[in-house]
Amino acid sequence: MKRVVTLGEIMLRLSTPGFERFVQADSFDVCYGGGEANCCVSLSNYGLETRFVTKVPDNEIGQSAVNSLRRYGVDTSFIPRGGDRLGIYFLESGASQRPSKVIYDRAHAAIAEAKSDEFDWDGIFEGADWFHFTGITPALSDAAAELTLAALKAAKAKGITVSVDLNYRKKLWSQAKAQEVMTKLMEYVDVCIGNEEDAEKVFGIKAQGTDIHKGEINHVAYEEVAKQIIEKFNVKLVASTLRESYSASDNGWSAILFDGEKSYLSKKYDLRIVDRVGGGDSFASGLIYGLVTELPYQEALEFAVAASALKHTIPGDTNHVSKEEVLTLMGGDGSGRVQ
Ligand code: KDG
Repeated sequence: MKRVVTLGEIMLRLSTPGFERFVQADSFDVCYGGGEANCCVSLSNYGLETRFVTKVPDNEIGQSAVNSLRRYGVDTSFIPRGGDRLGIYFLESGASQRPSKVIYDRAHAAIAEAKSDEFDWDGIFEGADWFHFTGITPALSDAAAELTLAALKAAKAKGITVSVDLNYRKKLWSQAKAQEVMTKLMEYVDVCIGNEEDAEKVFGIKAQGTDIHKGEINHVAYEEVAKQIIEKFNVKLVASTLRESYSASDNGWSAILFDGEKSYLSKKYDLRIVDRVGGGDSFASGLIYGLVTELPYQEALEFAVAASALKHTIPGDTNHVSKEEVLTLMGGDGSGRVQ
């Protein structure tokens, strides 16, 4: 069975019930999430072996975060304990004209201050076929950027395929810092996932004559972005979701994969959004699933976008769908599909 390793932060998510505003809520709903942890849960649900690498505080909150992964069969045996705290993020879900809000309380989290020599890289990558990280992890701190680099070197020394989801987070770092750090890390990357906004913010790459702030990007323009990413960083594949925003809660959702010569465009789904958090991670993990199990590119992309469409119907950061459910949507009666 294929094994995927990811490295990153897992956080406690405290979200207001339903669509309540922060200022009116008297309680929070609890779950755990984080870009790379979310990917492990999805991939475990599809039947792959997954291993999540992070550091959590040696207390019940740290253990609870670890338990949230174990219940889906994610291997957590390479997670050191220690440091000050688990990161928290607060979420107020938007609807219609009102956008969602996120407030971070994650400075000095255990993983943000972890050092490379606390990890058994040889053991971590033993038997692994794929390593995935996101731009969130190196954004946490200089130490976390060093840690990411150490992981990439160890993965590449074992010949493991590496994917990144650029996931630019403006609350964590500046564009200049992101560009400096991510450019170095791209040397180790084979598959780059990131939308046009990520590409512009992280690499300064954009399609000619487009303005992402006006939402003008389409798949033709994205191909131009993907070509530039491939030329600049010599990666094998570039992929992105394509979102048509009708409102905060209704979207057209499809995706594109570019292999340097040919573009693959997925079907489009019409989403009514229950919870969009983790939608990108479910796309990334769906794509990793397709690629690591050697599906043809078009099928891998269709699997990824269908998995991600399903995630938008599920509250929480993680995707709780089986491989069979994704396949049913891909090949089913077309419900939810607009073309
Ligand atoms: O991609 C989903 C993540 O954004 C979410 O799980 C929280 O990791 C997170 C972050 O840093 O925003």
